[in-house]
Amino acid sequence: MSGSLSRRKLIAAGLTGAAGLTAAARIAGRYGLIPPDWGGVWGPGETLTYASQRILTSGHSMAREFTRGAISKIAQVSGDPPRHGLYASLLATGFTEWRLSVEGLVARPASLSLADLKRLPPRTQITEQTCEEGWSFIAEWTGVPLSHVMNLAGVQPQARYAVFFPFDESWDSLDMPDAWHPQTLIAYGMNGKDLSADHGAPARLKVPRQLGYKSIKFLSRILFTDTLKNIGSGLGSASPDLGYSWYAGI
Ligand SMILES: Nc1nc2c(c(=O)[nH]1)N[C@H]1C(S)=C(S)[C@@H](COP(=O)(O)O)O[C@H]1N2
Ligand SMILES: [Mo]
Repeated sequence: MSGSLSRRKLIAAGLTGAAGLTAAARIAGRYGLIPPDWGGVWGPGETLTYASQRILTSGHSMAREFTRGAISKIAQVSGDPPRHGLYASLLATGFTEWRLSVEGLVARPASLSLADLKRLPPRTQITEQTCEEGWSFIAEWTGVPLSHVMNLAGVQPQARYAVFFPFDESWDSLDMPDAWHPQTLIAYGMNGKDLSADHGAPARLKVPRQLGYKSIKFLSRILFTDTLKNIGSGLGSASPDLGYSWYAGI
């Protein structure tokens, strides 16, 4: 079937209400467009949003980038850094002992220091971070595109998701198009300085095409996997448990 025919069919199905949703989900399933939380609170509606976004924004559509003058004076914080345990001691020693573990479906598992990350080709981008709670700010983020780390580790073709684990309870995952996306960064700098603990030091994910909660702070481990079923409650993220959808495209 031609791409444009399936595309039109899916969009038409989406416009024809409840019966259409079932058809959309069936077509979406055939083309690998089912998000991992399809059985969760969002059900077929969530599937439709994800599938429409994936089809309409296929190719590398970019989040808007701004000029320096647009950088916000105030950058809100959501999610405080852990005050105790391993994170607190890593913070106290300037993250010299911190390592980012890259594991799972990779040819070359890696354990990267902050210096290792900074040696990879950096990218700086001025983008907006939008929280589901209704605020947003624009900041300049510097880091290494996740794609460089994926090439370094040799992500295997069976990998379907990148899963991000921080030092707190939150966790999330991206599919491969968003993981390879040129604006998806492992950011270690913000507005020209090292990332502060509040904003996710020593390194955080930045996914400017999705809501803020996908941009996991205080990173500890990235796992490449072909299934999310055995992680947490199997919905691809801690967010669906809290009522937020796995896919949060904006
Ligand atoms: N590890 C971790 N990452 C996290 C969170 C968190 O609580 N823990 N909060 C998320 C939410 S809801 C948002 S909006 C952004 C906020 O990033 P900021 O504090 O730098 O503004 O981080 C996201 N990443
Ligand atoms: Mo958020």
